[in-house]
Amino acid sequence: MKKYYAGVCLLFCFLLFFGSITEGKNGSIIFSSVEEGVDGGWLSGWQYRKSHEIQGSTAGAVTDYQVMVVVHYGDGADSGQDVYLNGKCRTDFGDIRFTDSDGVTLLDYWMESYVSGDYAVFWVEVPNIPADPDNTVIYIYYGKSDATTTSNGKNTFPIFYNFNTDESSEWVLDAGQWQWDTSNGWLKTGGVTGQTRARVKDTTVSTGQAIRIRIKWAPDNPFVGTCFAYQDSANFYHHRLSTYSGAQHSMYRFQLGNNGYLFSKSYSTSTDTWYILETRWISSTKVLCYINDELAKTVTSGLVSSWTSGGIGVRSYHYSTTDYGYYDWFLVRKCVDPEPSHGSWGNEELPNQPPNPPSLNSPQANERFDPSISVTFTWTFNDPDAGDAQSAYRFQLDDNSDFSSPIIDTGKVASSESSTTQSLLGSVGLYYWRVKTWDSQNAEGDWSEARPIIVDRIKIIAGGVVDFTVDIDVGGKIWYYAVYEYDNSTFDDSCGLLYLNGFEMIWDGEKWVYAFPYSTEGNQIIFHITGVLDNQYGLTEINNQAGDIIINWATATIEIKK
Ligand SMILES: [Ca+2]
Ligand SMILES: [Ca+2]
Ligand SMILES: [Ca+2]
Ligand SMILES: [Ca+2]
Repeated sequence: MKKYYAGVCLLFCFLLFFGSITEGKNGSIIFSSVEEGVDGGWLSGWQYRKSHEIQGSTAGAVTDYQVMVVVHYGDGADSGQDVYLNGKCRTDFGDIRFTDSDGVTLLDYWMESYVSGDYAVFWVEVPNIPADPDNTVIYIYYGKSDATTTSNGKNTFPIFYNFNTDESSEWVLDAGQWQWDTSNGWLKTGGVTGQTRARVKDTTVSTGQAIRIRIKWAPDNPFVGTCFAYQDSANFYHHRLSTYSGAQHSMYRFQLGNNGYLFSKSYSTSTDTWYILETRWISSTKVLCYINDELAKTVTSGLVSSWTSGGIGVRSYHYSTTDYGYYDWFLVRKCVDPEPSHGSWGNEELPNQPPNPPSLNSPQANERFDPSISVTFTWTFNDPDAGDAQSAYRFQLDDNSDFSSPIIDTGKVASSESSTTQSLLGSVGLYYWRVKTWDSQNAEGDWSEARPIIVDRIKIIAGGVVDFTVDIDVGGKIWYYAVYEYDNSTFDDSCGLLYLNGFEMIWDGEKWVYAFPYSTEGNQIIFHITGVLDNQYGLTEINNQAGDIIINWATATIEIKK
């Protein structure tokens, strides 16, 4: 009854946790385990990763925000946007991946540039960055020799063109001439004097975004840059570079009747050299102008306060029909001020290893127990990962050493306990038990060894009276013979004691005996095995096949015949 109750309780608990059971062989109940998180929060196939905190901006929470990460092939101290992979990634950075804080959700990214075996510049689209002082965590994965890059600018940015394909239908040419040079992956402008201006068709960009372009010019000194906050052909901003003496870097405002420089400064530029020009349109009163990721100018005056959104594109200005501007790529990304910042980098992590088979502690191999009693089975969780812990276990008991038809199968039990208490079977015999465990990442280990356990009891196989001729003053002798039922080995005084009617019996070298005293005529005493002391296994249950012995006292009557 007790066993039944325990079973029902277990069943109920499992239904709560896992919701399904199936009927196993031999009528045993097998609890089905649930597969979950098979990779344990690790990107399958990758050897290494590091975590990285992205600190929120005081400007507020942002979503789908592009963050620059500079990945170095060699050694160094991780800091800010720079991470060093100690030669453990591909030299072409094709195995770099980024994931969300769960370690498995891949994030869109674009590899802006790389120098083989040296470094690569990545933009990672982070889904959610909370406001300061909170942060979010991303992972960078590396170390997969057969991986190729999944860099994708279209997926990473709201607007992205690398000019590797002819997407001119998505643009509109306002003035001048252009050439979609897909063989070189360039948009080429010019070939006529004056301005060439082209915009992304039917597209407006608002403040809070940045326009980033990679440009060069040749052979002389046209102005080459962006066109943004475009209201109409006479009202827009133009952020540009040139080799034009004294005004290599400038921002120009076109406004009907009120055109002119918002700033103009010297910058050492060269023809036929690539530059990255970034225009951070923070607000209608603030524009940050960068060259090669260095802040060159913060523009706060001369801006038109009503311009908070507008068309975007490219603009170049040419003094010669042989001067051209070149755009390698053109993108728009989100941009708040201040930007979310780079927090700490975690140490290099290795993928989680599943637990080793647990080592079994108690009971010891071939320990014997009374039938139907509760036994606590204990083990030690072992895991190759330092500090890892057990999250679940499964225990089986079977009379088959191959566990082909378990009698007890707990199924997967969510527990950090390294023990389980189970009721043994009612029948004498040899059984086996084993345990497997899951670690904190839910990785499943292999089964432990199969350890034998014996259900046994003391079997009284014969009994009787030693002497049928009894002196009146001496009494008589009762004898019994006992074995361990499991293997029929003799239970003698080296094993313990037998008790008859509460009294110790004595081992005479062949059997257990008890000398009973004389009693008065007409008495009857029933002799009964009342207990056992098993020093070897601690068994207490007796299977008395010999039965009780009843002694009757009577007087021998002597008649003298004449
Ligand atoms: Ca995306
Ligand atoms: Ca290109
Ligand atoms: Ca582990
Ligand atoms: Ca079985």
